[in-house]
Amino acid sequence: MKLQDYLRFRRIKNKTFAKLLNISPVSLSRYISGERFPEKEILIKIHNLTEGLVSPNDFCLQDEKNYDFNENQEIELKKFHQHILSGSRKHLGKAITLIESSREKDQIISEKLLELFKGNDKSIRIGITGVPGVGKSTFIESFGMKLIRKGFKVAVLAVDPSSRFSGGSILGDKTRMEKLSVNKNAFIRPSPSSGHLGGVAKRTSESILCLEEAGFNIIFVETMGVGQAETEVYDMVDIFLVLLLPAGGDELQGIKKGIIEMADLIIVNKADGELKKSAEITQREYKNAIHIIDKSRISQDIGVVICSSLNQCGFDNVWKYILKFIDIRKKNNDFINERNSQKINRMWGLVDLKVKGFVKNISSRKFVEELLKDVKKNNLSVYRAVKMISNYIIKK
Ligand SMILES: Nc1nc2c(ncn2[C@@H]2O[C@H](COP(=O)(O)OP(=O)(O)OP(=O)(O)O)[C@@H](O)[C@H]2O)c(=O)[nH]1
Ligand SMILES: [Mg+2]
Repeated sequence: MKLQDYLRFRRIKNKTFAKLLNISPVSLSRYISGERFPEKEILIKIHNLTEGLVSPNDFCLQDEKNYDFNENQEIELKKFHQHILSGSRKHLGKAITLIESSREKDQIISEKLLELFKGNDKSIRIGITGVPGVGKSTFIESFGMKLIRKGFKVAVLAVDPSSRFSGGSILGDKTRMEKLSVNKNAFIRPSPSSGHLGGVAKRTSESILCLEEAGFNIIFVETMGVGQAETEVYDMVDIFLVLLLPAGGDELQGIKKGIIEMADLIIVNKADGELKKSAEITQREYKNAIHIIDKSRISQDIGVVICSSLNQCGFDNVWKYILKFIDIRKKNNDFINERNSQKINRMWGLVDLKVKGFVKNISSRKFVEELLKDVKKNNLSVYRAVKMISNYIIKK
């Protein structure tokens, strides 16, 4: 770690640290700026005082890529942030595009921007899953409009790893969310199109932060109940809703095993016309079956309600349940604890992505190629090779 970053991180004044080193503040600033290289004793002292976080290498090795922002760029970024705060859709869209971009420069800008965010715990993040065609988009359109009429600002994100192949669900979603898509208090963003490992979830979590900064207080995250994305979505929302069709058990509905256990609320959609009776039967069946599953996260039986997104019926029960769920979890601090642990998970996820990127980078280094040859020829054991590579990474 650079000495300057360490002092900032520990909130130590340059003057105080210079005193500990027994040098003048001017000398310390010269070491920090790289104008002068510290003597051996000073290097050792710094290493010890910082518990090894600032090592001699940190004074001679350059960061891999350093896109330091100049004063003008910092001002521009602050203006950009102000535009987001004041609700500019153009800037919000641009910020999410930066987050979704895989260009390194864009990622650095988006990280700097995200650092300016204050964040808040006033929003409600709602995950929605269910097999294709169950009516997720129709539900979000009708239920979302109801919430807008109550005075909320509603945003919709989609996590759909399969959209890479189908070309994205934007057309479908924008036409199915006709009213929401043109409402000034709503913002719809389809799935990011090219997901790399772990990337889709990272981007969606950060997009949520952008939407909240822009004042959206209800965030829907839609995903299909058939893939891997559900657990990722579950880990970024406050409440997880599973939509079901008015028909037999989960196997019949083609819903992935385990999804029902994740539900905070089960909603049987399409309870209208000829399907109404069968929706009520499905509701009863699930209510009975739910006893076998553990209690919900609010220590009660998991809620099972019916609704018709087409006729906009049954939404009061859904909203009441959501409010009750959030209220109980806020009162017993589970809400904030969960958000904090989601934040820490996101942090580790980012560390993981960075380390993976680093490992990928070094795999093409000459010395690693030589190592691989030796492992293949049995001149070097796999374990020794691992040790050599990890030592190299640690030193870097
Ligand atoms: N009868 C009835 N039809 C509905 C209801 N909700 C949705 N539908 C219909 O079901 C079909 C699928 O709805 P969508 O909202 O696109 O479903 P989805 O779950 O978002 O589908 P994917 O995005 O493809 O996973 C559409 O033709 C809707 O009109 C409902 O409450 N009642
Ligand atoms: Mg949909």
